[in-house]
Amino acid sequence: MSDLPDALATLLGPAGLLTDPADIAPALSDWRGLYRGAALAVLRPASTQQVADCVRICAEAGIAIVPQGGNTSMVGGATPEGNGRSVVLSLARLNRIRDLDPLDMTMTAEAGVVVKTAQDAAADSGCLFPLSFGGEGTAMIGGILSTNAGGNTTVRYGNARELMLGLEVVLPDGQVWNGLRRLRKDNTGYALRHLFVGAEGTLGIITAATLRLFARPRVNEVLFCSVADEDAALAVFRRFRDVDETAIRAFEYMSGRGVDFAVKHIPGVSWPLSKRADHTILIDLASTRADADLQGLAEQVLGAAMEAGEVIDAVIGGSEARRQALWRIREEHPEAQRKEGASVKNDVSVPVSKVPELIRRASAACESLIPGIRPVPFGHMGDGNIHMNLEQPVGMDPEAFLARSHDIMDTVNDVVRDLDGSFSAEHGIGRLKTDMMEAWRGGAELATMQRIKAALDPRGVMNPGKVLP
Ligand code: 2HG
Ligand code: ZN
Repeated sequence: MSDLPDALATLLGPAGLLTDPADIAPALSDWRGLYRGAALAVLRPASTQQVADCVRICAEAGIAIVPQGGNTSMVGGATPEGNGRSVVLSLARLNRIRDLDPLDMTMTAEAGVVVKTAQDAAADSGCLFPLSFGGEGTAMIGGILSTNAGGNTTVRYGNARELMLGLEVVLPDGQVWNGLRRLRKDNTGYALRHLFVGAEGTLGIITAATLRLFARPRVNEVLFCSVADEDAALAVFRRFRDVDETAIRAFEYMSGRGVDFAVKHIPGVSWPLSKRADHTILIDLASTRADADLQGLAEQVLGAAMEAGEVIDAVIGGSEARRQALWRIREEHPEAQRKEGASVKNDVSVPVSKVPELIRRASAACESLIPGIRPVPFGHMGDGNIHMNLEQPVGMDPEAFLARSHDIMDTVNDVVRDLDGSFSAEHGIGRLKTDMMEAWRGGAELATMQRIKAALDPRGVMNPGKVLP
């Protein structure tokens, strides 16, 4: 505490500076419980200028800065290191939507705007902010851009990066860069804005963003199907894409075991089909045309897929409540896995065509590594991002299982590499995967990243220990 420059208290006042251990404790750990760090304080600036002043004061004092939004990182990206020479800088008070233009189809939101709030604001103006995932009620705009979040609708609307037109960033020396342009075309040298997306706060702090909006869908339908196997799941995706690519808002895969866990642990969740199956898919269809016949589309495609033996059984939501209930089976997967015991997460991606092979080979490889291990692959099949998660064997000591985490991740990653995939699809690198960077991105790529880091943040104050080894 005595290490904290007095200038911060003067700048932020009591509402903007937390130092009581009980007050700062929630900011020092991640929600998965993987990490516990230490910090001198939590700074809660209320404006971009205050963020800039905080950064300047801390940088001059050699204090590291860990930016934090909703603290929903899956990889410890917002948790400080353990040495205590750092502060957590919360963006939560920068929570204004500065502008929303339904003609330009843009929204300028500050970093602390909760994703759900951004979605609701867009909807109130007859538009859509399409990024959507389980943590949307907590995660914030600054965080989803810093980590280039993906989620359920990437297949249709892209990742956070593709939704970003401009940024406002506080640089590591305390300068404010206002790049909040709302242009669809802007070829003016290096696209600096893209440097900060996915940098996880290691190059500066995103304080606001101009985001793309879309036309709001007027009709929506959700289908839940059992399919013969992983190849059949992909074949159904292709069928829908061939008939109407723009109608697919999400295409998710779930193993039967994953659905079983949701049924077992989440009150109100049940198998939606008359018979349990080993492989299931959830398809979200939407259209901006009020007269679009999504039910007809579903019946046409599913009929052909059933005839081909790909789809075994299917249910169509039919009402908003049923659609939500079907989505819940998928959205509760992480929580159900947590309740079932210790699990190791692998957020990986491969070319879409190789998803079936990924699921089969990675599952088999893990089963021979640890007998009794329970693969629970699920996720965003339509964009090639599978959560290749592994649940502990029944009765195994959770600690003993977690001690094998690195072996398990290596086993999955060997398959991913062989299939030309990536060891991090949508959750980022954070602290969890820094030691994989050398093996996966070493050579010219990592060296260039390190040169960029050294050029922008020569003192190394921005989110140290994250992303780069
Ligand atoms: C999801 O798709 C999230 O639900 C979490 O990305 C994935 O828990 C996970 O592994
Ligand atoms: Zn996901």
